[in-house]
Parts: sequence; C-alpha cells; structure tokens
Amino acid sequence: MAEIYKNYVDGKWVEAKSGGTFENRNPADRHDLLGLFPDSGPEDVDLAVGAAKKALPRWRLVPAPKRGEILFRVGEILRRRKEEIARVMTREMGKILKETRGDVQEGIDTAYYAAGEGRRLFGETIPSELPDKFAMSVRAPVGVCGLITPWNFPMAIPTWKLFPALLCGNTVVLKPAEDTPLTAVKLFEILEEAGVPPGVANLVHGTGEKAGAALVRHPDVQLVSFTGSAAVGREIAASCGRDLKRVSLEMGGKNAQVVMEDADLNLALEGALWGAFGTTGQRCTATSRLILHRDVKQTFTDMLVARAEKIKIGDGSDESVEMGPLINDAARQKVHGYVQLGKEEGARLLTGGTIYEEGKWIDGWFYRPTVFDRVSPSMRIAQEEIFGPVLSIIEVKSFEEAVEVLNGTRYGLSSSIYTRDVARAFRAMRDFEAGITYINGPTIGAEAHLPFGGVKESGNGHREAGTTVYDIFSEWKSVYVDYSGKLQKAQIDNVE
Ligand code: UN1
Repeated sequence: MAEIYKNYVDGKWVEAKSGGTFENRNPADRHDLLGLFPDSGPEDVDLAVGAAKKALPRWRLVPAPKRGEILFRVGEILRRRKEEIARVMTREMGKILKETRGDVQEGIDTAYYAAGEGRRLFGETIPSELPDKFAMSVRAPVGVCGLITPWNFPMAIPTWKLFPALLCGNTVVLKPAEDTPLTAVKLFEILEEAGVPPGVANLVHGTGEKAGAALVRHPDVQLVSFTGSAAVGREIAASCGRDLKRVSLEMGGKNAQVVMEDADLNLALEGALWGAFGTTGQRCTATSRLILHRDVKQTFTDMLVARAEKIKIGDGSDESVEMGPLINDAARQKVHGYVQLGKEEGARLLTGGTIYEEGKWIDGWFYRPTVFDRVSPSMRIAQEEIFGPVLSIIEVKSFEEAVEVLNGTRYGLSSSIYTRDVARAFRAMRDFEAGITYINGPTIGAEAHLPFGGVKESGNGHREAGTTVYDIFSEWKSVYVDYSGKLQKAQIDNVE
C-alpha cells in the first residue's frame, strides 16, 4: 500500500475534500511510488486561505525578532534533517544527492538570513520639513500570500518565498509543484515542530490548473508569488492585474555563457559543463547557449564534447552518478522534440540527442547530454527555453557581437563571461541584459543573500532573496508625528 500524505491547514493534516489523490513517482524509476497526495480543489484552497486570514491578526503582532527566532529554529531543524530530506528529494525529483543537499542548504541559509532580518527589518527616519514634527517609514505585512513553486528546487524556492513572507508578518498558503510534494510535506513538518502557529503557514497540494488557479483568484489572497514558466506567469499576472493584487514572478531563462579568446579554457570548460548539465539542465539559470569566440571555438568545442560524453548518467542516489533523469515523461518528450527541431533547423548535433535507456535505466526519464554546433542566434533552439541537458554553440567574431547575441532573446535571467580582460568584464557587467551576471563563473550559483531575478520576460521587476525580497512581502507606511501642539499645515500650504 502506498503511503497517503495530506494537506496542512490550520495546524492540522487533512485530506482533500473530494478525497481525490495523485501519485508521486521516482523519475529515475517509474515503478517506485513515493506516495499519494491530495488532489485539492477550490474548496480546499478556500479552507486554507480562511485559516491564513484568521491567523493574520495575531501573527502580524508577534514582534519581528520573535518571528525570526522561530525561523532560526526552522533552520536548525532543516540542518539536522538535511541528509534525510536530500534523499527524499533525489527520489522524487531525480537530481543527484550533491545537488539535493545543496538545495536543502539554500533553505537553511535562507532561514538564517530571515532570522537575522527579524532584528533589522529597517525602515527610515527622515527629517520633517516642519518644526516639532517627526517623520519615518515603517514596514507592514501585505496580508495573505499565495505561493506557487516549481519542482526543480523543491526546498530552496518554497523557502525563498515562505521565510521572508512569514518574517514580514504575513500568513501564507503554499501550493508546491505536483512532481515534488513530499519535500514540501517535510518542510511543513519542520514549520510545525519549530512552533509556527496554526493557520500561519498552510500547505495545499494539487495541480496548477485546479489548486493553483483557485489560490491566484481567491479574493482574500493579497499577494501571489510564482516561480515557473513565462506562459503560466503571464496568465497569473493578468488575473492579478484585474484584481489589483501584488504579484511577483520568476520565470524562464535562455542563459548564455560567453567564452572569449583570452579566457582560461579549462576554467570555462568546468563552468560550461556544470552550467549546462548540472541538475540535468533543469535550472532557470542553466546555461543553454554557449557563445564562443571563433579563435577558440574548435578547441573549446572538442574539449566540451569529450567531457560531455563521459558524464555518468543514472539514479541520483548513487554517489558516483553525475547527472540524473529529467523530471517526467512530458519533459523528456519536450526536450527530444527540441532536439529534432534543432536538426531540422540546420544545427549540427555533435553529441547526445537521444533518450538514454541502457539496462535498468529504461524505467527512468533519462536523456544524454546534448551539444549542438552551428546554431544561429535566431533558431528556435537558441531562443526558447528547453529545460533539459541541451547546449547550443553560437560562434562570434568579437566581444560586441557576443553581447548582441547574448542579449538577443526574450529572456534575461542569468549570464556569464570568461575573459582575462578587465575592461571587457566591466563592459559585460554593464551591457548584459540580465538580472545576474557572472565573471569567470557559470550561469548558476546564485547566493541566498543577493537579489535573484531577471529582466525582460524572465520576471516582472521583483527580486527574490537578498534584502529585496523583503520589499515584495511588505507594504511601506509613512508615519508623521506632530508634537508642536498646533495645526501645522503641510509645508506646501505654508509657503508665501
Ligand atoms: C533556479 O535556477 O531555478 O543559482 C534557481 C542557482 C541556485 C538557484 C537556482 N542557487 O543555481
């Protein structure tokens, strides 16, 4: 019998009202069933939002340093349970243990950061224009927040949203991706153990179409924070726009690594391999375009292909494996479809481009590391997010052309350049259209205490992580205190 998991609403573990469930299976082995999870609908979302609304008046009055102390305990428990959660995550999501440990670590770092922020959460004091008058700005919570998160970082991304939201005094409902619900259950067990009061954080499982959409549309949800595809983000933004809700979106990328002729090629090679094939290419920050200066193109391409062919594919729970499966069958079909398209568009397939099903791997969603050469910047494989281990090489003649190619997509999340020329490095920092730029590092590796997000269709102007995420989850209020004892009109009304 498969284990049956539940939603977490108002401090209790409950089934979906309909009694319906969905399966959670291991992407490395489709016969491995992790459990059944509630297939929630609008009525379940309504209960969770109701609980969050009810808990808000008390939670917003808990002093921020105290809210921070609870989050510190969350971090401590996450640290204690790191290995157990990493193993669960590898089993439900597929990425290798080193990476799932990193994913949990990002949650730990985010918890500690939020805990510290509880003793800051700064506003400003500003001198008033008038005598005997004091002016300041303070932060207030926004209200009930609906959080919708993807499967590729099953712990890190929920914590990026949840911890700052709670620290600011909001209450939340999380709808995690249906491919990775068990990691979310672990997180909520920890919130409960750390002493997050009932109703403050609620968990509703289910699909985006049913549970996610109901959360976005619920009239008592004041803020929606979503990480996922640009197509879904657009729908969410439209719905929130109509209802005048605050909405923060982190969406796709078509991130590029530039390798100039003066680069340290061995260093750039390690970066490209990690950026393109780490997490099987399923990071929003993954490297999917490699822009090579023509003077190093052939050498670098040969080095890359030789190494890509040696990557050990398999079940991520085996410590010697370097690349796990894709998340599910649909993802693999999408990746394979793009590979066919690349060939039709005239790109040259150098390696990979096939499903990997040797031996027992026939039961998982494995795909070979794939490299295309002779890709032109306008091809669809160079423009659209593939979200798999597929890297497209584009040759350029100059730094200026590299910038133009790098900027020539709808997206602008992460970017990278390998060069030894300090002037070029600074030009890249200035001219790359991206929320994140790495100099002599791959496109992945964002740290939890710096702003994370992208320009153009990668986002809608917000930044998670860093200090900036605290602006998403708080409302600014300006406060004036007049101690003159008389009516002092505003400065503009006193000017002769
Ligand atoms: C994502 O790509 O979906 O920079 C998040 C990184 C991680 C976070 C990535 N710290 O790769």
